[in-house]
Amino acid sequence: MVTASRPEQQVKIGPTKLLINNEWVESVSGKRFETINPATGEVICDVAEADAADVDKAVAAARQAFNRGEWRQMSASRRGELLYKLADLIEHNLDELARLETLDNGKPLHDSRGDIELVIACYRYFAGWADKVHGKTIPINGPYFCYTRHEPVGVVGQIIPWNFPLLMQAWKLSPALATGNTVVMKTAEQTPLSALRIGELIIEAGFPPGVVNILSGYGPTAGAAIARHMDIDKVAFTGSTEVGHLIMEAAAKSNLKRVTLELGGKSPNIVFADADLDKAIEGAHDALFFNQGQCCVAGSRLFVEERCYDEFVAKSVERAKNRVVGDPFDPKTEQGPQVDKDQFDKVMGYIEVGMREGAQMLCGGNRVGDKGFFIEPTVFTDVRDDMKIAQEEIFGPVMSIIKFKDVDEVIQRANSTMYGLAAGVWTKDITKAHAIANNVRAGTVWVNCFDVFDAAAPFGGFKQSGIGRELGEYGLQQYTEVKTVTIKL
Ligand code: TXE
Repeated sequence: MVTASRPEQQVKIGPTKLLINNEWVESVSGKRFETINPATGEVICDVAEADAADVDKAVAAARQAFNRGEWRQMSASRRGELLYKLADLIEHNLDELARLETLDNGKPLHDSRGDIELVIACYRYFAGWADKVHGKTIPINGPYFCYTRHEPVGVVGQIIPWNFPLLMQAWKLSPALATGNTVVMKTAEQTPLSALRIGELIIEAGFPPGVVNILSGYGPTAGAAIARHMDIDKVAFTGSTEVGHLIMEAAAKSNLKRVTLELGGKSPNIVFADADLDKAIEGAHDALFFNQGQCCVAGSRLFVEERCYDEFVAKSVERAKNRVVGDPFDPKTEQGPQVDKDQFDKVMGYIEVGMREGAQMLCGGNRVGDKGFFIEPTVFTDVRDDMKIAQEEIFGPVMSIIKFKDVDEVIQRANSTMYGLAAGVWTKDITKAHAIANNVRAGTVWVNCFDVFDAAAPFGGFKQSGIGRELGEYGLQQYTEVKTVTIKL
C-alpha cells in the first residue's frame, strides 16, 4: 500500500501481520488495531493485535528454534554473517525505511535517516562480536581443568518503545542474536510498522524460523504476557519507570527471568559561565528539543551558572522561537508532532503545571496548527528544584532552566532525583568537567557535547533509570549465561 498524495510523502507500508516462525499470521483473536499518522491524526492502516495467546505461539516457536535445528547448530561466525547481511539490506532500503518511520512516528525525515545510520552501525558492530564471545580457563586448586563458556540465555522477550522504533529494535535484537538467543519482540502500539518491515528483511537475510518473532500489540496484554511468561528466560524492556516496576514484579512472581531495564530520566545538563556559550546554547537546545523532546536522556534540567544566566536565557529563548516546527517530510523541519494524543496531552498538562507552580514561560506553550500533535518549543525559567517540571519526565519540547552558583551545589542538586540516566556539562575547565563526570550519579556523562551514541559505548541508568547496560561489550554480557565446567584430570 502507498499512502498520501504528495510525492515526497509516498510511503510503502510493509507487512501488517504478526511475524511468528518466519510466517506472517493474523492474531489468534483475529483482532487488529489502527496506527495513526501523528502529523495529521489520520489512520495509516491497521495491524494484527497480539495478545497472550499469540505470545504463547511466538514463545513456542522461539523455544523450538533455540532447542534444536539450524540456529542451535549454526557456527558463531555464520550468525555474524546473517547480522551483516541484515545490515546491508537495511542500508539498501534506507530511504524507504526512513519514510515509513517518519510516517508512523512523526520524526523529521532527516532524523529518521540519522537513526537508521545508527541502526546499521549497531547490527554491524554486534555482527563482529558474534564469534568473539568466549570464556576463560581458570587455575582452580587441585587436579582439575576448569573453564567457562558464555552461552546464550535462551528465549528472550523484548519490549520496546515508540520514540526510536528502529533503533530500539536494533539495540535489542543485535546483541541477542549475536550471542545465539532467540527473540519474541513486542513493539510499541504507536509505531508498529517499521519493525515489521525489518521482519521481512530478517527473513530475506536468512535467519531460520522462530529465531526472531515480532508482535504488534498493547502493553497490559501482550507486554504483560511476555513479562510473566514461564518459558521466557530474560526480558529486556525500554519504556517508563512505572512499567519497569511492573516488569520486574512480573519476572519475580513468575520464573525469575533475567531483567534488564532502560527507563526514564531527568538528566541534568550543566552550563558553567566559562563554557563556549554559543556552543553550549546550541548544545542545550538540541539536548532538549531533539526528537520532539521524546528522549529518555533529554537534558531536561538545564542548570545554568548565575554569572551567564541572563545571556544564556535570552539566547536560548531566541533559538527556541526559531525552531522550525511542521511537516516532518519537509527538509527544513526541525520538529515534528508528538507521537500521539496521549503524549500531546501529557506534555500540555505539564506546561499548565509549570505555569501554576510559578515558573516563567518565556516562549511557546501552545499547540501548533489544528491537526496532528504539534507543540510549540517552550522555555520555562525561574524553575525551582521542587517543581514538578523539574522532577518528572515531561518527554516533550519543554525546556526548564534552573540557576546555580557553584560546583558543589550543582552536583548535589543534579543528584536530587530518582533518575540517573545521563548528564551533560559545558565548561573549558577540566577540573570542573571531572568533578561533574565523577560525582553525578548517571550512566552516561557528556562533556561539551550531548546525545553522542555509538554501538561500542555502553548505555544505561543508575538508580530508577534502569538495570543493566545496552550496547558495547557490557551490553553483550547481558545476553549470555556463564557456565563453569570442571574436569578431573
Ligand atoms: O510508556 P510505556 P508510554 C516514558 C515517557 C513517556 C512515558 C509514558 O516519560 O511520556 O514513559 O509513555 C509497553 N507490561 N517513556 O505510555 O507504557 C508498551 O506497550 C509490559 C520513556 O508509551 O512504558 C510499550 O511497548 N509492557 C522511554 C513500552 O512498554 C508494557 C520510552 C513502553 O510503554 C506494559 C517511552 C505492561 N504492563 C516512554 N505497559 C524511554 N526510556 O526512552 C506498557 N508496556
